[in-house]
Amino acid sequence: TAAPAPPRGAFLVFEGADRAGKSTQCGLLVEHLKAQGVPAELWRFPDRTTAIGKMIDAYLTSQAEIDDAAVHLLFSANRWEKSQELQRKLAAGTTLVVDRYAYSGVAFTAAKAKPGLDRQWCQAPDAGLPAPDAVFFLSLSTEAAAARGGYGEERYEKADFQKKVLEQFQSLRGPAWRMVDASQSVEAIQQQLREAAGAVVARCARGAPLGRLWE
Ligand code: 2DT
Ligand code: MG
Repeated sequence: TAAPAPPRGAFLVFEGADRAGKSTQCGLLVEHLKAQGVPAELWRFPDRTTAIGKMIDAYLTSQAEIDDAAVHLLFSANRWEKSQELQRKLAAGTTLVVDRYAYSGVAFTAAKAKPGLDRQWCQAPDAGLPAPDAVFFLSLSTEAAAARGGYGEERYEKADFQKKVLEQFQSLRGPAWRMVDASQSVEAIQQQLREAAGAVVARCARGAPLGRLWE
């Protein structure tokens, strides 16, 4: 007889404005989980390594100009092209800690406030993707983010645009969201994340079903 399926992994997404500390916290959480014996991987969107991801990278670094609607669909396609592998990993018992997902997709395009690119339009292409078991939102004011040494050189890394993105994120909050005060120390934030993530990993291991966006 076949071996029983392993307990499934948890799908943990990190969102928040630039400079809030997402990448640092994601990296620390993955190391912690692995040290606890929980199989875990760090993923990020956009995944700039694929053919679609390379187009996105050229756009973000201003080497290419792409129509706003078209690039929005590329970001979504970049999630769809990884979605089968994502589900296979979860089913095989690997917890995925994912730096940005469809919420960034909607928030960044909707923040452009272009006619025709409203929230509903922005959400449509991601409908049906695997939904995260938890979304950890690292909350930091634009002033505090700017005080951390300023933004980088990429497209979108401007204080006035980041403010609009934050407003869009607020309207995307749902039941799976956990708000985390990102103005605390790295260690204090990580401690809260470990506790919250541990509970979600346990819930998923007990068989909580994976949902779909935007159900
Ligand atoms: P990083 O700095 O995290 O590499 O993100 N973005 C991201 C979008 O506009 N749409 C999306 O769907 C995603 C996932 C946020 C690069 C920038 O890309 C933006 C910042
Ligand atoms: Mg960035």
